Amino acid sequence: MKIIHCADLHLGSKMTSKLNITLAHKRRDEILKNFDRLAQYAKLNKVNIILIAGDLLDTDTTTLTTTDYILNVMREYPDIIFMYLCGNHDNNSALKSNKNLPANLKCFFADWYSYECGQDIVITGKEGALNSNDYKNLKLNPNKFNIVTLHGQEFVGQKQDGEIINLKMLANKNIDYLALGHIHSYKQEKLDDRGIYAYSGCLEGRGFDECGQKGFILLDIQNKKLSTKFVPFMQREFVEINLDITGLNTFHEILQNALQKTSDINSNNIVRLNLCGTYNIDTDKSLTLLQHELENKFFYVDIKDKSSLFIDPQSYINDVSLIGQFIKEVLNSNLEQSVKDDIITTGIKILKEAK
Ligand SMILES: [Mn+2]
Repeated sequence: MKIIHCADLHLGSKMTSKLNITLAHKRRDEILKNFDRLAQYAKLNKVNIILIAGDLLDTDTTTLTTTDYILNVMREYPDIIFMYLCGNHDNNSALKSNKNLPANLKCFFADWYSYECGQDIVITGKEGALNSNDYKNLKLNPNKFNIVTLHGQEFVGQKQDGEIINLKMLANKNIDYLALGHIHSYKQEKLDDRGIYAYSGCLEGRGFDECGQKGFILLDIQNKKLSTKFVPFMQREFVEINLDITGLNTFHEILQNALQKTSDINSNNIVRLNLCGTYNIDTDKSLTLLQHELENKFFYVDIKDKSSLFIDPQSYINDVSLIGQFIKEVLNSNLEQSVKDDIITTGIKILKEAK
């Protein structure tokens, strides 16, 4: 039996905090369409179950268009079972309130609930926070291949509250595979002598805090023997890179280095270029021009200027000119360093042009 373990799809996410409105809508729609692409993958690869470990939806108030889209995908693939555990983003899921849920959608509830899948496999899940009784009440048949699904933050120790999943309290409970959601990056580790636990991560990155490959875990269980594989499935990757501009004196040099530094990045991707290091007073960074030169090469480019102005105050100590006087004034002020840099750059330009 093949099972896709995915989580944190956050369908319906507005994306407007990261991208301009046109690109945000495009990205929102392609994140939604990736759900259909996932079902297609499942069909092509003879996957029996798509297990969603929470946060399928971005909010409880997801639009009808989004929930209808998801339910129609499920209806179009009647041979695939969609097992849906709600997470903290969709704990009052707008999807579940639909009056006409497809027969191949299997939900989980506030108490433990199990689905028998064929002869050997049992999938058990529970929505919401876990208290100490919940851990005690989890009883699994040791002769079955037991998959347990939960949504929350892994934790090893005494603490148990809200979205915490206490791995210690789930050890030695006959779990073979603990399918988790909530953390947006892939991770797979040993749970105990018998089982493993895994976060699939999200299916698509939605910001620069979610850089790198995103996807799902493909489980193949034959005669109670498990093999797993992480399958990257994002349509675009968030990529963040640093460009040290120290020693680059002209816009042309900065541009050439930026192009070279980004040359290996796929044009579908969403790229952040951080300028760092130091620049000289005469260096023209022309950030808008740099943005224009790079933006057509990728889906979206964001340039963050973290570089700082290099001034050797010593060289102005004996300078009695207006520029020297001006620089000394600014350097001795209580302003933040980045503000000082901006004032000095602008001031020097004006003073030089006035000459
Ligand atoms: Mn979550």
